[in-house]
Amino acid sequence: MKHSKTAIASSIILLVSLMCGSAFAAGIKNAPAPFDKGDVPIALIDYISGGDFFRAFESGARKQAKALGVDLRVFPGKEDAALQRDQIQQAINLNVKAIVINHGLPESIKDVVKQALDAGIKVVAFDVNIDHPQVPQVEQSDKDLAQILLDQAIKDNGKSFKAGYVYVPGFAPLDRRDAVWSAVKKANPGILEKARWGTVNAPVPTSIAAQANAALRANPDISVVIAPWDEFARGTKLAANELGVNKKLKIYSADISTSDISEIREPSSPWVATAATNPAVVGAVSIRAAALLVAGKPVPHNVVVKPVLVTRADLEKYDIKTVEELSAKLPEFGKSDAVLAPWIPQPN
Ligand code: SR1
Repeated sequence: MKHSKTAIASSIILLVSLMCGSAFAAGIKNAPAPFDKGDVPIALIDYISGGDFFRAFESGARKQAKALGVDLRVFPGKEDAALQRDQIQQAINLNVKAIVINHGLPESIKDVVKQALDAGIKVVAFDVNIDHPQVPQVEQSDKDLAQILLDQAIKDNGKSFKAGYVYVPGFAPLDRRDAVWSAVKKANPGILEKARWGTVNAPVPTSIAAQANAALRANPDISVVIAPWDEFARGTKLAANELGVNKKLKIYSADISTSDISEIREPSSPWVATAATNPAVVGAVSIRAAALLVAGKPVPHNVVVKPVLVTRADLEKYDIKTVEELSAKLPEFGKSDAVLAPWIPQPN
């Protein structure tokens, strides 16, 4: 097959621009250096990339980066601790100005984060405890998230029920939510955790469905499942539908996306409530925190985005079908005033 010189040249240009991210971004008038000149290289290093939450987080991060004239280099995660370490080292070698770390296992990356800090690179961590005074921690107030969710479960089911619980230890948000679940069980001896399952193996919903199927079969008296990640809820719902127990089960989760809304609103869906932030907003907040650090401005050590409770009843009452409609109905879900500055443009 013959290729014209122009076609080959355009492919090379495309490849180089993909490798370089959003090349040649303009500077922002009256912004502090280096944002006045534009093209500020920042790396976003994921641990998990699959699932609606992480896709929306990345999309929000990209939009905020573009608005800031940031050349954002995204390193997708594959739930591989060694790969994430390697990617942090690659970002250091690329001389980025800041690194945003999205999830991960602290023990496998703390030393390379220290190398980045020693090289003068700013670091922001979302949902991974780096435990370093120079690294701001972004989170969704997981304590509040779990509390409002469990309050709703108790409101719907009373203080005595048999529960299934979905959990994988070692992930900061899940560990923080788990501390609230333990406290709620302790305060309510009538709430019995009959079975526990969980995995982060991709695709998570399919892996969870297999586990949930076995757990629900073995414990037919489970009437409530606490599944505090939307991927956990999707998998548990799959299993409930397969077993035909969807009408007698209620699933309470975390996170929300447009496709979650349609799953929650399906006729006879067992998924009845979720506590969530808008993940695109959390992505944007993480980039803003990194930009402020690069500009030499102060950033609080704990940057918190507040969650809201979303029930099937409310989605139906207000006929909400998308995350955009939810943002319009609940302004506190659609935006966050964390780490703002007059010179930071907010994406639409
Ligand atoms: C494996 S941790 C999954 C959670 O990370 C984010 O905090 C989302 O809220 C999701 O529930």
